[in-house]
Amino acid sequence: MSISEINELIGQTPVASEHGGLVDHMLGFVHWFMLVLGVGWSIYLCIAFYRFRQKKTAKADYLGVQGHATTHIEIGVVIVEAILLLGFAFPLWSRQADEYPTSPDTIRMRALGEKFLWNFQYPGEDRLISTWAGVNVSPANTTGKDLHDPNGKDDFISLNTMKLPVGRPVIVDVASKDVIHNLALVPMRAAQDATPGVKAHMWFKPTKTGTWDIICGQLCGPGHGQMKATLEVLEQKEFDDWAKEQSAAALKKTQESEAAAPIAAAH
Ligand SMILES: [Cu+2]
Repeated sequence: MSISEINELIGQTPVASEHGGLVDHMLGFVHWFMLVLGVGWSIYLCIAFYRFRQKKTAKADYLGVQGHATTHIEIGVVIVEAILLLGFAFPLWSRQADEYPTSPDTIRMRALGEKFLWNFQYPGEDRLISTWAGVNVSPANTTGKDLHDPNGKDDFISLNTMKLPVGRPVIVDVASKDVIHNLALVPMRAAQDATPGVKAHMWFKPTKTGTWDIICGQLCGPGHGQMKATLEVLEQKEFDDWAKEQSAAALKKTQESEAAAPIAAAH
């Protein structure tokens, strides 16, 4: 039995991203450690119940604990926790935070949270995504993209469905229109808060095709429980075909509205 098998045993969603194996390895240690602590504390509790049960001839002990066993156990726990944090968590986090993918096949997209759904904006065929600002948001421009940004002409939006190709790195800009949400992609072992006014990013590389639920990882209001989206990891060709189609449709729509704009302005 490997270290991380305990994760599946307790019902954790199987991993589907490249770096996720390292996260699971660390979680495996944490779960074993918690198991040992849980059993240890339970035994201690039983001993305490027995030793300090109510007796007719109860007598106070003015000296208390004499041995050093508890001190040694406490120090042991601190050491194990330090190893988990310094040896596993920090290096993993710094690797993920410092080494963003730069390969040309990287997908750069945006997840814009709002009460209570996710707008997934894709860069389209030019692979460049438009900038956005909360002040641009209007009924006609629900994602607040900068309409003068030429990179945004072929950007397309997928509501509540995040499609990605397998085997290609993806950088997601995570933003919010209103309150704090959190894009939690459990099988990718990736999550990022969507905080109003903050430009946050995360990246991962899916290694398996499949469909999973996306949950909002922050209590964001009365509709939080319904703020469920879908993550679909597709074969590369399937994704490319879909993206190409969506991008062409978005570009056509932009061109049409640009052609119509001068007429609208004349009225
Ligand atoms: Cu939310």
